[in-house]
Amino acid sequence: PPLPGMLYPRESESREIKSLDGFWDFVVPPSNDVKKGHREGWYSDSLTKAEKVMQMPVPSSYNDITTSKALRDHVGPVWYEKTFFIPASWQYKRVFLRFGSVNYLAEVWLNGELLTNHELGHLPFEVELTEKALYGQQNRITVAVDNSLLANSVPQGNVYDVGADNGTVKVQYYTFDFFNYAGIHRPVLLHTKPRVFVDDLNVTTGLINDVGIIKYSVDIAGAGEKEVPVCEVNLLDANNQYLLTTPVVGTQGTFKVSSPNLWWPRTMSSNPGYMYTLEVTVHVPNSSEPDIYRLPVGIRTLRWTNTTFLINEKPIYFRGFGRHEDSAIRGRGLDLPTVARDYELLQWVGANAYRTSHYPYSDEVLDVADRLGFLIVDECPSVNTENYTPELLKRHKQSLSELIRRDKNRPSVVLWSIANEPRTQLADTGVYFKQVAQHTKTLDPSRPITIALARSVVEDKAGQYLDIISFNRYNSWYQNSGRTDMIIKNVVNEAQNWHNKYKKPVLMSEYGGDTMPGLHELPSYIWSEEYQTEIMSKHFEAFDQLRARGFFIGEFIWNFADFRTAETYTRVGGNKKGIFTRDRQPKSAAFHVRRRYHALSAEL
Ligand code: GCB
Repeated sequence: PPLPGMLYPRESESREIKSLDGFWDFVVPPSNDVKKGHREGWYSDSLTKAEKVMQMPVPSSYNDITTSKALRDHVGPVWYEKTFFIPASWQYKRVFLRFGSVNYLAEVWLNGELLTNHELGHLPFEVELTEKALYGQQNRITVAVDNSLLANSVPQGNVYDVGADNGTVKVQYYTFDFFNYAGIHRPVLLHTKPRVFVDDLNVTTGLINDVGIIKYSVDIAGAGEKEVPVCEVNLLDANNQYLLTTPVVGTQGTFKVSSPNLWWPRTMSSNPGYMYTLEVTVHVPNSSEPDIYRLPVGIRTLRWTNTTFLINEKPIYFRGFGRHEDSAIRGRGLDLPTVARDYELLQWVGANAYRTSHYPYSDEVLDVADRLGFLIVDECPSVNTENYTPELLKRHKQSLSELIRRDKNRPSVVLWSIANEPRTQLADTGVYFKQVAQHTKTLDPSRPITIALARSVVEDKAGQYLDIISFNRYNSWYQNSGRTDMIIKNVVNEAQNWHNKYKKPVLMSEYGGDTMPGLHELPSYIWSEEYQTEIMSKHFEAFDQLRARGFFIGEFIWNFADFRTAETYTRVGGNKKGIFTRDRQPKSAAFHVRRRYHALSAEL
């Protein structure tokens, strides 16, 4: 069955929003009895009655807030609780509770009653409180958040019992290379909708000669069987001027905009990221209060061939990064200052694109990408899949359903990445990814799909299901360490081989090397700033050769900034492949990349 809508909560004449962000009460069950909270029913009354609580900020990961190693490395549920008032005036509205992201498993209670649960971090979920809320009174939300990753979670992991000095403890293992941060990672919002409301919107855009086409359809929820809601739609330009004097009536329709301001990626127009607004009003005459929802829309086309990727019929060359939602103390929690700084740096360095490695980023982050004209490779949370099970396939598809439901209307999203580095040499790869690819295509035929592949060209069994081939390769890092004199040949040959095998456009989705800021070595030596710059230089030479061959469409450095990983002896405080440090200051390579990315942008 199709999922209900998950439109981002936007205030309007008919919709109110109340933030529940801030300090929440927080309790960690003892590590030798992680199910204590569930057993004792901690949701049934105030947490303070069960345990001694501490204050935990929301949104944030909980891992790096305190000085406790046990909490940082905790495996299993933790408990959050917040009390708040719902105004009496809200009893005439429908009330919803929305979590932007809880990683990984969330159970939510209202006043002691289980409301919902959600699996998969990095994606929003919402539940209606209308019937259960206490109006004009205090209410209590309890959330249990479990970070355990198992054989069938996305991404996969294993939890083992390990004999420690004080007895047996649970330890989480995973092969992916970023810290398994947990907690309430994104805003928690209470918001209202009228009885009959705009549940979902689908927008696709096109261009015929000089006429922009916006096709839309509106899903309405809440109308009674005999009620006939009226839907009116109008379009506004970026100066908030209506394009039509009277709105169009109907839940489906097409706007034609002559001489439109197209949505262009950065540096391909003096006004990149141009957004119109689709204004939708629904009501049941003489019966329901009108609901008004406004969706930003960019008019652009996408088309791809065996060798190129075109936006508005112009070939695109991606110059960007793999990134992480990661910063000190907050971990994976939404942090607007970091978001703003990152976009400043992306513009400073001259990038036009990034991949949301290795999970969907927040709505707030993607809103800025839409407005600034960044190209987004939107990745679902499937990383390093090690074996393919029917149960995993189900969840993997579910993650794409939820991702596409959330991001389908964003002009910045131009490519779905349906996985990162799965074991595509395994015999059942084809069966599995054929289904994942078909599922994605059914949900959104308008965008191409890719996987960041990492097995060799010869053994890969997934490329045939993709529109664009992306490959991750660590020349002169994990292989031929120190040998920067082998990069050009290897990169050129590998890209050519991918193209020869699948006859699709090819991009390099990861390359780079760990770099300790301040470590200098001449001649270059691995981990020094000079070594990182040399890795970049050699890749740039390879990319220039490849671009002349006509099928190579982009380069993505791993990584934009240093980030936290699991604790291992190969990582010094985390992964240091950033061209910026974790506190977002440049390493030497950043200046080098900047010269190239700006030079590339001048060519367009
Ligand atoms: C990869 C992964 C990425 C890692 C990177 C590395 O191939 O996709 O998650 O962080 O390599 O630095 O090892």
